[in-house]
Amino acid sequence: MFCCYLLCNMFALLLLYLLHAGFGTPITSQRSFGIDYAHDCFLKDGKPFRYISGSIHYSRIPRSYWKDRLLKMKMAGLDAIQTYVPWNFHEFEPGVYNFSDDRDLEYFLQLAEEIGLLVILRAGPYICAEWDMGGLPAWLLKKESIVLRSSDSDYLAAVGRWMGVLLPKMKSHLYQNGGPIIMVQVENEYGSYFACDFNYLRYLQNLFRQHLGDEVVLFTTDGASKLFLRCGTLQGLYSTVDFGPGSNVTAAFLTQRHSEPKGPLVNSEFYTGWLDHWGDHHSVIPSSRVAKTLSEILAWGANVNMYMFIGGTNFGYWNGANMPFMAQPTSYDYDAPLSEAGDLTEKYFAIREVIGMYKEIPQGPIPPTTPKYAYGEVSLERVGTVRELLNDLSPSGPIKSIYPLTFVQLKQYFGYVLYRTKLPRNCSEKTPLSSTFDGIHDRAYVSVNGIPQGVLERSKLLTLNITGNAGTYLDILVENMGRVNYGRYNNDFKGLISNVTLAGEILMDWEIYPLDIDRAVGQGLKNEMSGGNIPNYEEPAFYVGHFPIPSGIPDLPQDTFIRVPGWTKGQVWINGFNLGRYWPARGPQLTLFVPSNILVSSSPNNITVMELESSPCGTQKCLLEFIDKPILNATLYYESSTEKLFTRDEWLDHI
Ligand code: 6DJ
Repeated sequence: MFCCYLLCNMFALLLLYLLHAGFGTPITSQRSFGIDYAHDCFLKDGKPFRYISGSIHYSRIPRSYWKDRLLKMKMAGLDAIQTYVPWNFHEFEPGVYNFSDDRDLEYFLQLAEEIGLLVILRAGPYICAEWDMGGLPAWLLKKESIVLRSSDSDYLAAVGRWMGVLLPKMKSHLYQNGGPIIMVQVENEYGSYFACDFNYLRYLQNLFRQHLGDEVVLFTTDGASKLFLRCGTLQGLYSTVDFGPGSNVTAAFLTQRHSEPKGPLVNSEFYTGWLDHWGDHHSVIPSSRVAKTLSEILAWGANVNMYMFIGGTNFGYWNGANMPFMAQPTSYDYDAPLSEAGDLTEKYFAIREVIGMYKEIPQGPIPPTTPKYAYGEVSLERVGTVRELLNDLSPSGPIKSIYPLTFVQLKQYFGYVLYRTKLPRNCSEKTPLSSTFDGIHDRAYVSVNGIPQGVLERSKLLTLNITGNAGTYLDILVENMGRVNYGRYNNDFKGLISNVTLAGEILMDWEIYPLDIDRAVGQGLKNEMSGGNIPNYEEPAFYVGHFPIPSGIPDLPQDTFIRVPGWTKGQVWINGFNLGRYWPARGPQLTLFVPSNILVSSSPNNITVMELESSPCGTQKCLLEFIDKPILNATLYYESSTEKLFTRDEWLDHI
């Protein structure tokens, strides 16, 4: 294969010579990008071309850091970057689009171009990517029976409208039109989806062609197995494969050859690391393994995209989940060559060295790792429980319904909803409160008249014993922990998605409070602590603190990391920016990345925490700490006698 690449080069030189010598049509300055099937390579401006690329998701990096990360990628020797377009990041409600600030995809493309990086665009509509619902907007689920990623007419209509907005914006950024985009991916690993609907793939192909024209290279990506390629590929879409370090490179590319007997070899996702789940250990892939397989791929003359080159952060509520239900944490560090915070790692240099064996690396300084600052401890004060702040959190009041409604039925797609009803009977003895049909999606914090009763959790804890008097309020605060992003359970409804029973009797007459927490936090929560009562620190509640950026120290504010000592599970905002979820009780992530762009020097910074289970404030210090290093791997337990590593859950079972 290496020979193919060389052969291809020689062929192009010959072609150039012939053209110069007056044979054939004259060379024009027109930009072109295509596939040379005869010589098994790409052709850029008529010359053989092989790309070395890296994945970066603009949706996971603050806009102010795009340039820094792209420059670091360029200086690693990359020719191209690959990015996904998450549909749900841009179309919040049908027909309501956002392409500004951190969502300004065209600005991102422009930066890549200015830095001299080509772009491989993965336009969806589905992207997987450990992103909420694999990038599909939750509002698609308004039609409950919708078959996502198929020829379902409502699904296709929504895809058609979205692509009618996105793709025309992309057209002027195509390489042949003067922009950086050389290739556009259609769908994502469609061959691993149960539907196997070729009419759907054909519909997408036509749609992409209609908006982007006939010239652009459209392609698909699937796992390197014949099984996946069967349903993932379509005549007219160039099929590529994905595989990670340690794979049999020859076998993987032979699998691609099964679909594409001729044309360039492409690994569209070569894994530099791997994803994490709450409660599981932090994935780490040694640099030496990555470097070894990368070198093998490049020796084949193949094209490669490293997934991820920088993972970034699932800010807010953007993380996805896998089945059996396991949500992904806030950090998408991925053990990538650039860390979540954009730091140069030893893996970065190992990869750069391998690339340097195959092509010239740009000369000049690599942008340095951005400095981090330990702002220290910040005291917090409780400002009220969710119950006490309910008017502020849910200003339009409750929706009444005999049976519980899902998030989609409430038109609230993310975050938290409070379900309230009255206990129909006295529960002076412990009485089982149960979710029938595993209907807690995903975690519920239960209290009776403000007295915490415990937690219910999807597929794990479906019954809880409660006590309370007839007629008192039963509050079930339900957290959407992120929608399933991979596989057939993508249509992931949230909230109480089936009835709840008390001693076997279905509970009815609910008052359901959609909670607009982000707005309320952004406007500043008013202190609603009811005087007199002894505060309860086990009930879902908000805590607020302030911290200044020290003066007299140059270059502040700088990035930092929040540690949450003694806190259990919740969500954090700084100056109204939703940083994401923390859950040190499960790990592996113990700190949250705080990019400096959300901090201000002119006034104290507001930090707001929503603690769902138990805060340290009653018994220990009520504080958070800003430190200068991340801790992402805190669930590994090492037993020296057996030299074995355990996850937290395995460890608890083991001891
Ligand atoms: O295309 C997928 C990526 O977006 C491929 N992949 C990555 C990202 O999600 S897990 C990590 C995965 N595919 C699922 C395969 C499961 C074995």
